[in-house]
Amino acid sequence: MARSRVTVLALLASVALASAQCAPETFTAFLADNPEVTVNFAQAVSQNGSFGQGSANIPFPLNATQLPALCAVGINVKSSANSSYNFGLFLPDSTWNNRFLATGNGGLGGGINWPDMGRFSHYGFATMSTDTGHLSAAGDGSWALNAPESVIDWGYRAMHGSVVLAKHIITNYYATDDGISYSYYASCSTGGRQGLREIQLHPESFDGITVGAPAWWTPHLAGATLWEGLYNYPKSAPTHIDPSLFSTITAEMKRQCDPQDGLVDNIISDPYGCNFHFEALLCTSANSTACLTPAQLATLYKFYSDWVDTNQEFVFPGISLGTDPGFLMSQVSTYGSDLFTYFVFNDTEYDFTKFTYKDLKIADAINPGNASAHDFDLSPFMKRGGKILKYHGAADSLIPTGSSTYFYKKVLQTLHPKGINLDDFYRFFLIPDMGHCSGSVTGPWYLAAGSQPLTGATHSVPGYEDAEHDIILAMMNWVENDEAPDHLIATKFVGDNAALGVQSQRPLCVYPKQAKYISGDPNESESWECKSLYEP
Ligand SMILES: *[C@@H]1O[C@H](CO)[C@@H](O)[C@H](O)[C@H]1NC(C)=O
Ligand SMILES: *[C@@H]1O[C@H](CO)[C@@H](O)[C@H](O)[C@H]1NC(C)=O
Ligand SMILES: *[C@@H]1O[C@H](CO)[C@@H](O)[C@H](O)[C@H]1NC(C)=O
Ligand SMILES: *[C@@H]1O[C@H](CO)[C@@H](O)[C@H](O)[C@H]1NC(C)=O
Ligand SMILES: *[C@@H]1O[C@H](CO)[C@@H](O)[C@H](O)[C@H]1NC(C)=O
Ligand SMILES: *[C@@H]1O[C@H](CO)[C@@H](O)[C@H](O)[C@H]1NC(C)=O
Ligand SMILES: *[C@@H]1O[C@H](CO)[C@@H](O)[C@H](O)[C@H]1NC(C)=O
Ligand SMILES: [Ca+2]
Repeated sequence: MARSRVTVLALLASVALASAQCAPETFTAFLADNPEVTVNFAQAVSQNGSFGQGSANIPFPLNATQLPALCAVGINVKSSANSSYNFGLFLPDSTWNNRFLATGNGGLGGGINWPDMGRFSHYGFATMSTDTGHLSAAGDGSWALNAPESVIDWGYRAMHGSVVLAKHIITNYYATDDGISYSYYASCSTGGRQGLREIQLHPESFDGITVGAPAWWTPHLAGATLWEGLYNYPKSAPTHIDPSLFSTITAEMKRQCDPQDGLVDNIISDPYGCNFHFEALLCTSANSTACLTPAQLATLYKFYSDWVDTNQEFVFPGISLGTDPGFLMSQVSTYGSDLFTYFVFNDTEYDFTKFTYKDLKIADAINPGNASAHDFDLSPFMKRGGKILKYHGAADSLIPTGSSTYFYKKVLQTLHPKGINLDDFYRFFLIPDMGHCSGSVTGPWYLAAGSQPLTGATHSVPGYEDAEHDIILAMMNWVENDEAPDHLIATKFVGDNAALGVQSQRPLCVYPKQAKYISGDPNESESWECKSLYEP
């Protein structure tokens, strides 16, 4: 890996100077041929400055801070007779690396992701994020009621339009002969869906994408989120599991599954390889506290099993063993119900407690905003040389880990018969014990990916700014040097604070390989090896 580290740093050192002024007139002039486009603002930010929209930007109220000197730009685009979207740009002054990187959003929310743009601007990228055409919190879909044009903006139109215009603006602003040398994407969750949808519809947009925990199967994810909330509803039912029991459940899963992966380290490295005896949680006549009745156990089974419906059709995976069931079990989440209320049935009186599989079929047929990224033929992106790095926390309580595995297998089933080797352009990494997009109490999880802010760091992996530890540098190294990562190394900082030093590191393996403990200190990545569980 030493060689690639040097190469990537050399690439980052090649910078271009901005020749244009950071003022609205500059950008108005670049966009004179686009009557549907308005420049909202262009504002110079000095070295170590901050930029954002404060609490007005509902999903991203925190400003980007400690920025390199750059030009912050806001653009509005009319997308139909009665809809529009905004996007923002950070254009580094003297540190531009000749490259473009776009990032995405979360849930059903709308707002410009200045914080992730800020983190990525530190590498030298000119960065972009769109508000997807509305302003709302991640769990709020009420904006979609009778607003089909806004739903299309959210589904794919705002991302694509913003990518095309951002490239046009960047090329003119820096006025280099060569233009943009490489275009990238990095984001998680809905941001993962947006990246996949963009390369499905417009393979030319990006040379490489890094996507985490993608919310790719829009109707099924929402349907499953709603359905799972109903498993544990209402509170008065004998099948209901009270939140006070969640920690007992996850502790029992950890007790049984942690050693089954070969090392007792408080981490379930292979939730799908665990043979879990649910009945260990049953109450006995001698012990009726911190335990489950048979009726409650039946509920628990549902959460940790796939949803399979009429004619054995696979609908959506359950959460993986060891995952905290709290998010899905303690509520009927609006992440699920809002899609049906506002996007599908357009009926504020929709009674989500009556939800059935039939409703999901209706949602499938409508496919609101054409948002669902379920086109498994990624060969056009492969053929233009595009690369995909994908990761998913193995303990994701919001978007079940198995949904990423399912997507990977569907792409494999689509492309393998065409003679395409997925490893040549699409590599997938499971991150043991990581939750949704970031975070783990014990396991190494940090990769400097989208939606992974780290206390004490502006960007990258302090002390390990290389293509083995930093997934953004890994993506660049694969695209630009044709060096494919055969593993990544995730880092856990003490207290998740870079200033407190590294607690542990561990390799993440290209799926379906898994990291297996060999010998030595398990907190050191050298003590592990990527192994295939089924190849000789
Ligand atoms: C940069 O800004 C932060 C506040 O965001 C401040 O704490 C820090 O001292 C500043 N660093 C320098 C070198 O000016
Ligand atoms: C966030 O950035 C905006 C624009 O630069 C500025 O007006 C505002 O004061 C900042 N807010 C905070 C809390 O720093
Ligand atoms: C736009 O106009 C169409 C047709 O009149 C209408 O159905 C829709 O509610 C309007 N608004 C949006 C955001 O789509
Ligand atoms: C609800 O409105 C959307 C457009 O916003 C439309 O696509 C959908 O078919 C409508 N649903 C029903 C059940 O009519
Ligand atoms: C009762 O069962 C629970 C769940 O197995 C266990 O955590 C707890 O320690 C048991 N209590 C006693 C008093 O045995
Ligand atoms: C929806 O996406 C498909 C490709 O998956 C495309 O063929 C179709 O034109 C899109 N429809 C709209 C309305 O954008
Ligand atoms: C690994 O790190 C954990 C957490 O800091 C610590 O408890 C454990 O003792 C370390 N293991 C070794 C072998 O140093
Ligand atoms: Ca273990």
